[in-house]
Amino acid sequence: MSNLKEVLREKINQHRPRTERLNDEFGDFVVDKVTIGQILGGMRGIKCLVTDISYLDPNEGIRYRGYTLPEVFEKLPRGKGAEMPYVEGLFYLLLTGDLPTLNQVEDLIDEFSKRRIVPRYVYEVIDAWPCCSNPMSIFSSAILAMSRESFMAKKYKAGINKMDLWEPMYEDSLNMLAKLPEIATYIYAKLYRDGKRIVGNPDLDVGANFAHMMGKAKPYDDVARMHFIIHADHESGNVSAHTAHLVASSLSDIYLSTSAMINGLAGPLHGLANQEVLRWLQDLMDKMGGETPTENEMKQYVWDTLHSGQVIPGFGHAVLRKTDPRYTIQREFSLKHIPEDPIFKYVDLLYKVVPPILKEQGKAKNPWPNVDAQSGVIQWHYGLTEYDFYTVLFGIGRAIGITANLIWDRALLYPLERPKSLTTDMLEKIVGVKPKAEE
Ligand code: HAX
Repeated sequence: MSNLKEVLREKINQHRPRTERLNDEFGDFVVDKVTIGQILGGMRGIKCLVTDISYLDPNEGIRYRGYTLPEVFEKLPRGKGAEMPYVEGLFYLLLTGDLPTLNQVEDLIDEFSKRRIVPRYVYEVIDAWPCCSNPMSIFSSAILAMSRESFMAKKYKAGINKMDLWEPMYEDSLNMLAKLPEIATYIYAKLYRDGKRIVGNPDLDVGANFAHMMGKAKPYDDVARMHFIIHADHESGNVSAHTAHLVASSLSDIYLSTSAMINGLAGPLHGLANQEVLRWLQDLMDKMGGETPTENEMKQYVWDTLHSGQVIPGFGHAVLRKTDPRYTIQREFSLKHIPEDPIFKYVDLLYKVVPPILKEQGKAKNPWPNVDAQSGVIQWHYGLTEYDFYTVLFGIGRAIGITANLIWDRALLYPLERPKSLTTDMLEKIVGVKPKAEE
């Protein structure tokens, strides 16, 4: 049995006094100010959330528990012959802040395996969706349906001390995470394989089992591990993480909160961008009749997209101001494994032409590629050409960070989230102007 819960309990006991002290002694300390631009501009950059799971530096990119992504890939334990580390090891790191030993990861693989059986009614919920439905909607509903399993909801009803709420949240999180690959691959089989499903293998880790259930040979197990690890967390303010945190702040259980985060992830400005990149490139390929575009043709295509009032998918970021290290890791994998892939060549060309164009256009604060510019290409290369499904893969990965965050939210007794809103009249009064019509 995994010792993760006991390690976590110790970490929580050590951490609680830090949060209590900040709150009790420094509760009135001013950390940031808020401008009208931020209020009207999607709260960009306001420092008003706290998480210890990951931190996003605008220039360096994401750090998980203090480790850069290259460090995470180097230091986490991996299986024999595997290029990428175990996904379960990342969950251990995100939850505890400690790099696990191989033994600790193997125990956790066992723990996940024991919890992976999906209740029958979840498959029935999935089956009830019409065939051409959005896979993210189906995924969200399947997760939502499982809230009847929530241990935390049952404990709450029975009257649990709030200091202990993190424990059922932890149990729910492991139960849910273990099932997500099973649920996702069932949805894939329903939508794109006439329902022909490959049953999971309890002896495999999450990455290998996902590859197995998708019917994909090596190195797809490593592709899955890499994909889930790089998508796991991106601090607290992004739409998916923030949605989960907000919903869970009302003490909704992990299933309700994760289903909500999946809905936020499904938007084209967030997780859907990875499939948008593919759709956009396929459109260009169709126009080119299979020929590789010249640099000038590619530039023209980018400008045409911008002139038609659309964004270039896979480029830009609300926080990052350099190339996303998640992009770089996937690019290095692609250069090693799929350098001759025709779509990779398109993506490579985009890396050359898009940033100067976005700079010249002068709108995007970050002209560099983000994670989504590369991820779809790798999936496509390994035969996962149904790009509507790509955001589901993102969702499995993101759930790892979300659960770690929400367990800690309960452990540190973070309260109901409730910011204050103002009216436009009030804002005009604050800055001392009259409504335009009255001027
Ligand atoms: N192409 C064209 N214009 C872009 C752009 C892009 N890739 N990125 C930003 N801009 C534009 C914005 O639309 C905005 O224009 P308006 O002033 O006309 O509204 C302007 O530049 C300023 O935007 P910004 O401050 O640089 O960026 P935001 O924080 O507002 O938005 C986005 C960040 C990621 C949503 C944005 O860069 C974008 O739409 N990118 C394309 C979609 C995409 O790749 N999304 C995935 C991001 C990573 C992620 O979360 N994955 O899940």
